[in-house]
Order: sequence, then structure tokens, then C-alpha cells
Amino acid sequence: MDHQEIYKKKRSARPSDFSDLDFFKDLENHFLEIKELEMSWIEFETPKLIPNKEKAMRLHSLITLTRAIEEELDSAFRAGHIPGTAFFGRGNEGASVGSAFCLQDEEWLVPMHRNCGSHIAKGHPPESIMAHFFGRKDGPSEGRDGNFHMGYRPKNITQLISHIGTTVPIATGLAWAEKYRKTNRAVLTHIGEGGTSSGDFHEGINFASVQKLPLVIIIDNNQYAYKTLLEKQYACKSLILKSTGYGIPGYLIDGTNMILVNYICEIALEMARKGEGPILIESITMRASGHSVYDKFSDYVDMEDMNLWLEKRDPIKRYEQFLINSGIVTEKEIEDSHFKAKEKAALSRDIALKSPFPKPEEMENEIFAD
Ligand SMILES: Cc1ncc(C[n+]2csc(CCOP(=O)(O)OP(=O)(O)O)c2C)c(N)n1
Repeated sequence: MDHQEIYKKKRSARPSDFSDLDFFKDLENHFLEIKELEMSWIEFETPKLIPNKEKAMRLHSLITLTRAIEEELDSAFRAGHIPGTAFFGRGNEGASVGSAFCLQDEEWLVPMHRNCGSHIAKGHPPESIMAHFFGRKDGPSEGRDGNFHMGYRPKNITQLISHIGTTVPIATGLAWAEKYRKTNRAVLTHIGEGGTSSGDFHEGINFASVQKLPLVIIIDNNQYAYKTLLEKQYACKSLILKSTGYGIPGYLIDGTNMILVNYICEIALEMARKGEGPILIESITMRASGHSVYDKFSDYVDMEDMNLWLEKRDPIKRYEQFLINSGIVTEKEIEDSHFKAKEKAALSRDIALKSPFPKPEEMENEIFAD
């Protein structure tokens, strides 16, 4: 059997397991908390975690806006407006929005390439995100990048670095600065499960643990690192077990439940702000689209199974079912919220496309210090 055939065989094994992946069963009404060497499964009921209607609707508008923006970006790519590539966080929107929503305005967010929802929740304006992807002057890099190396300084969001893992030491450095300045502010960062195999992940988290820095690290475990499966990425049963090795607390959660993500991140950030040191969270999701716009997902994933999985675990659908079942909002309010999100995303695309391209002579602006 040649390499390609072995690869194909391996891939086709996974999707049929989607509907009953063990960890999702365990994580249905529980999350795992690790403190020192103690592990406890803690039972929760989602309805008890929701605060009030205003927050519930705000979260809904952010998660729907995230999806609407990524859908606009996907169509804009196909229309030739994105000079580079684009990565989307479909399936991960609840984990991005639910976590960044907990940050205070001055606190730093250090996102990865699938955290568009984190940008939105932290306040990065959609037209600026679009302008960034289109390589236009009104984007945060003033058109020097048409890819996902996107940050937004006015809201303390750092720029992405291509080399997976390198953002963890950056988040550690920011958290060190906050501790040194005695600000009581925390830093939130994301990394994929693939990124945890990098040396930088280890160095960053180890230093933060030793120095007891105010850092919350979320591992977005979306089951794939490009085409590498979990069993080729790490040998332990769950990545959260690594928290014990660093001597820091850990939480294993279902990242498709936005309300739970929000609840755990509130706790973790509060612990970090109080000086208790870093906290590791493993958020289990599914990458529900190709690695990037260039990747043909259906070549290696059984789409029928993926759609079955999405029926149950799509973070937006899950959140809406919960809102309706608990009587917090009506179906009409949800429909209106989707309509507004789509309208806003389309408008931001129009605005961004009117922004000029940078001039060649401006290429080195703000790159070198005097
Ligand atoms: C150090 C490094 N090695 C390889 C790559 C190429 N690469 C880009 S994304 C990616 C997969 C990353 O997987 P993961 O960290 O799980 O994040 P995901 O894309 O699944 O969200 C790879 C291998 C890179 N950017 N940097």
C-alpha cells in the first residue's frame, strides 16, 4: 500500500466516529477540573450559567456576526478580493466569542488564525477585518498583509505570527509586563492542538508557570492540524493532562457550548488577575471546514458524518436551541439577529472594498524606528 492509500484509510476511520466521540459524551454535562494532582468531573446545567437577556443577546449577535463575516470573506476570496489565503473558525466560533467576551478593554488578546470571533468580541470593527484581508489601506496593517497576520492595536489584540507556537511566548511576555507593572490585568491566548507540539509552547507556558504570570491559555483542540490526526500529535489521553506537568490548574471543556466557555473563562481570568498564575484550558471543538480556503475538505472527511455532527454540535445552533428552550428569546428575535449580522457583514465588505490599496512608496512606513 503506498503512502497515499494508507493516509486515505486512516482519514476515513475518523469521521464515522464523530457522533459518539467519547469526550463529547463525558463533556455533555460535565467539565474536568485539574488542581495540583487532583482531578474532578464537575456537573453543570447550562441554563444555570446564563446571566440575563441582554448578555444572552449580545453573545448571539457576536457569534452570528462572526459567522456572517467569515462567510462574506469566503465569498470575497472566491471573487478574487483576497490576495493571500484565509483560515476560518467554523465550529470554533463559540469558543472564540465566549472567551474573548470576558476580557476587559485594556487586557491583551493573543489570538490564532481561527479566532475571528475573538477579534469581533474584543471589538475589532468588521470593516477593518475585511480591509485587512483585502490588503487595503484601512486595514490594521495598512494593506501590507492580505492574509491572517492580523492584530488590532486600539483594542490590544496582537498580530498573528505564521510560525505556530510563537504566540505563546509573546502572551507570556505581555503577562510578565502586566505583573511587573502591577496592573491586575490578565492576558488570554489561543493555540491549536497542533501548536502544542512546538517547543515555543512549552517554553512560554513553563516560564509563565514558574513566574506565576496572569495568563490564560486556551488549546482549541479542533481534531485536525492540517491533515494530522490527534494520535500523530500527542501520546497522552488528553492535552489538559499537561497542566499537571507545569504545576498549574487545568479545565477540559466542550468548546461548542459557548455559555460554558464563557463561564470557565470568567473563572480562569479572575484567578489570573488575582495573581494565582496561569491556567490551561482545553476546549474540544471540530474544525468544520478545510484547513484554509485552498484545502478541499471533502477529499479526506466524510461530509455526511460531518453534517450529522454539525446537527448536534454546531455552536450557533446549540446556543439558539438553548436560548429558545429556556424561554430567554423568541425565534423572531433570533431571526432578526441573523438578519442584522448578515447586513453588517455585507456592509463592512462594501466599505472595505472602497478603501484604497497602499502606495508602493508607503511599504516601509512604520516598520523601522527612527
Ligand atoms: C512552526 C510551523 N510549522 C508548520 C506550520 C504550517 N502550518 C500552518 S497551520 C498548521 C496546522 C496547525 O494546526 P493546529 O495548531 O492544530 O491549528 P488549526 O489549524 O487546526 O486550528 C500548520 C502545520 C507553521 N505555520 N508553523
